[in-house]
Amino acid sequence: MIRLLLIGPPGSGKGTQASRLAETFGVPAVSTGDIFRANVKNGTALGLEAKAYMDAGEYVPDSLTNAIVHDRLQEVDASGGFLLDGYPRTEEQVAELDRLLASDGTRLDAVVQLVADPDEVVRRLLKRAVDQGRADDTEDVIRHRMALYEAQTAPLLNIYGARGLVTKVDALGDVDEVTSRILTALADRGIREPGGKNAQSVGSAESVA
Ligand code: B4P
Repeated sequence: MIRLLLIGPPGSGKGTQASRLAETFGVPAVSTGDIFRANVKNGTALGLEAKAYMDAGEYVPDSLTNAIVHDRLQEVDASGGFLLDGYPRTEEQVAELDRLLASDGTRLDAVVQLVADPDEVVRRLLKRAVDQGRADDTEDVIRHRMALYEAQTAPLLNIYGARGLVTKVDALGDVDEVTSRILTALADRGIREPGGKNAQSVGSAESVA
């Protein structure tokens, strides 16, 4: 079983790759963005509170975000592993995830950093705006989300980098190509697809530089 994080700027393909990797490794993909959007759609109290932040491209407050991740990771399907997409995004969220993992006696296997050119991600998100009509996919809000990523989330890569967990992957190119780069990068750290060629269990990756 595997515990992975996907970190990258808006539009780098986190959600797209998360569902593929989760299927490959047989773990749930947990996307805080998807959880918030489902709550907005269902008109829950959480959704009402999160909506204003999301529409403005701001981060939802740590207290709310940490609480939903805490609850989600207690669900039975996440007991053997998970792939977190879009969490953590702040230092306080890193601290909360550290507490959760420590209380379960588990640890992360790897952090996949998706690297993408800003103009390309803006182009992708503007296309998604046309396809899906997401309220936070206007050019001004996208630029704001990217600036917030640089200010608050990119520094988390230094924290995980110091722990020897970060694997950088070029997120440009077609979706299959990016998936295959991620799988190769993980395999290089000894993290292989279950049942795949040279499959082996994970657990020792944290010490691999
Ligand atoms: P998210 O849902 O995480 O939104 P995102 O950063 O845009 O990523 P997403 O997964 O949707 O897009 P992806 O890169 O896969 O967050 C939305 C909001 O929720 C945040 O702004 C914030 O308000 C709130 N939030 C979420 N988590 C939070 C947290 N931890 N703390 C606080 N607030 C939080 O893909 C983008 C597009 O690119 C897609 O249309 C896809 O089809 C396309 N694409 C992907 N790969 C491609 C490729 N290789 N080539 C071409 N197109 C590609």
